[in-house]
Amino acid sequence: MADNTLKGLTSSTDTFSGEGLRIGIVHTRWNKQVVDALVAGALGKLRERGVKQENVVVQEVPGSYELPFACSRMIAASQLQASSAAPDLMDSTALLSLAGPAPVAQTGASTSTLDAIIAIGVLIKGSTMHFEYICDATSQALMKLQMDTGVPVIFGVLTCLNDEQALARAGLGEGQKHNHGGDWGLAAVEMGAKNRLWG
Ligand code: DLZ
Repeated sequence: MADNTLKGLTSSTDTFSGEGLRIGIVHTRWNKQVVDALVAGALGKLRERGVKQENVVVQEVPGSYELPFACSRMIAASQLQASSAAPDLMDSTALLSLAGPAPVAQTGASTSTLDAIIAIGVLIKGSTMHFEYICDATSQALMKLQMDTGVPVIFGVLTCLNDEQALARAGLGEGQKHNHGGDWGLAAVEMGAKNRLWG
């Protein structure tokens, strides 16, 4: 995306390195086509910034409403792991006993706490009030989580009025499009790197 547009994220004048950072991604299975593209966008930018594959933990949950809980448990597990000789709870196969696709991270990853976590979901407005309740609860809980834990939580939840808006924001579909997942990957690296300094 051009830097001279009115809307959107302006690139930082600094380039942040992801070397040594540990990043979590929790994503939904709701609206999977769009979510998959967003996750791929985020992973691409993490890789580009030097985050090692073994330092990325990916987990899935059913829907956006589950994102805050899963992020909270992942952060807690990583903090426990960092402060004890407990089994590697950041091993995605063990974490929360969640079943899922082959995780990106496996045992052998470093044992420091997560530097940032990206919560990725896509909410599309329907004909009931479900959308409003889930958007509100999820966004409030994710904000509270980062304030309570001191671990940056990147808000990768699209709240769209229709399918076209969701597709465009994942770099899919017709017309003007941009994959916001890439922005979230960059935000995770920037916030993770800054948080190490601030910590
Ligand atoms: C129930 C529901 C609805 C209607 N829409 C969405 C959506 O657009 N995106 C999404 O991520 N999840 C949706 N969900 C599922 C809820 O987030 C949640 O998984 C269920 O209510 C179970 O707690």
